Amino acid sequence: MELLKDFDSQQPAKDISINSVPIRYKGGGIYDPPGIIQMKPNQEQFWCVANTAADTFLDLQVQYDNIAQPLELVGMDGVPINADGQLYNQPKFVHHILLPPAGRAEFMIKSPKASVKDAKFLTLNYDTGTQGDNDPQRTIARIEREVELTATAASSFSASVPELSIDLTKVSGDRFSGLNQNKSVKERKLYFSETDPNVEPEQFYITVEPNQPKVYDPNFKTPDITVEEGTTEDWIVQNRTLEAHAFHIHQIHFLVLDSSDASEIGVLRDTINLPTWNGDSNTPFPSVKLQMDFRGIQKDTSITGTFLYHCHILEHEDNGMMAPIEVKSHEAWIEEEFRSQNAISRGFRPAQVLLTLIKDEAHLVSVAKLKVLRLVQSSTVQPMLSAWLHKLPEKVILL
Ligand SMILES: [Cu+2]
Repeated sequence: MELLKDFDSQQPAKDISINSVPIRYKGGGIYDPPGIIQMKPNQEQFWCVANTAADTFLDLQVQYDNIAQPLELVGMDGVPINADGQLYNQPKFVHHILLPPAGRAEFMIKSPKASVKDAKFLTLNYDTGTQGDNDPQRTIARIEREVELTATAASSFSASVPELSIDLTKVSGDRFSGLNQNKSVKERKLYFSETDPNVEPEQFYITVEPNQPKVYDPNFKTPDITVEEGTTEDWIVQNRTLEAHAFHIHQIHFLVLDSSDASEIGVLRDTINLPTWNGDSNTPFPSVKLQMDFRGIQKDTSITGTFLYHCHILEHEDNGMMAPIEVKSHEAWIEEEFRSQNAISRGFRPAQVLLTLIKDEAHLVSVAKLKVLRLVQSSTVQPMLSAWLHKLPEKVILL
């Protein structure tokens, strides 16, 4: 009972700050006076907001006299909205932006009119679940109108903003173009889980099916996931715990294919919120479906190598919720597939194996550099490969 009496529902689990100005909780629903953001009358400002808090979810909003203002969202996680070319140059209007730890948002916001008495930038309360932190609503900064400018000064200010002299449609979509039309080669299921918080040490896991949950081992020998460079994969990430998580992956971005929050669908991200599960076995686990882009940043660059994906709540990541992934080159991938399928000992002719792996001519040529490659000129192979065979390096032996 005493615990209940002392419990302060407005007490945040962690204090936050904006540009080093702290927003400290003083008790009784009172915070230190927040910082001030100044805006000129009739001005539109471009804000870049990064959630660099270790564990805190932010749900950003701008309110003028308690009315949520439209935010013209132009980028998430460092990537322009619609950069996959689907609706290029179309911003998205939202009234709040849920930003997990490590998330970044870029948006335009209009200054308050003279009649507005109370203008503020705030984070809304975010329910992280029964085992999650308390992330209550709090004002991050007050917004103040700067001294009214004269008409002449106002027009000289707007004239000082340079016009872009390049046609943005010509540079669109380089990195992510065609992603939404690309067919993924594989679907994987990953899930967040954790041990009973009342039993020490509490452990946190991110697991790819059908593996068993385990904490991250920094001395790992084998990556949990191996993928082929140049492909995309669909990952379904589930939350099987009673608190929210923030799925994050290094090196690449993903396209959100499905989410319970419709505003997230179609957006390129590298960090995404997984809402809490309510613990009811009749309720499906919250999940998102993501198209993971392993195609490389541009045609001539490579993302081969080993890196990590994890929950970006640092308390979780540091207690195990992290795992390695390796992106293999075409050649290394084919070689591993060739060996792992143990083709020859199982009586397969190598060409039968390769037929399932080679996607196009360029792929065949790169694969052909492998010493392990032996192509069988059979009737099944010929129709597909005959046009390409003359391009193969001489050292490839045709049996
Ligand atoms: Cu987490």
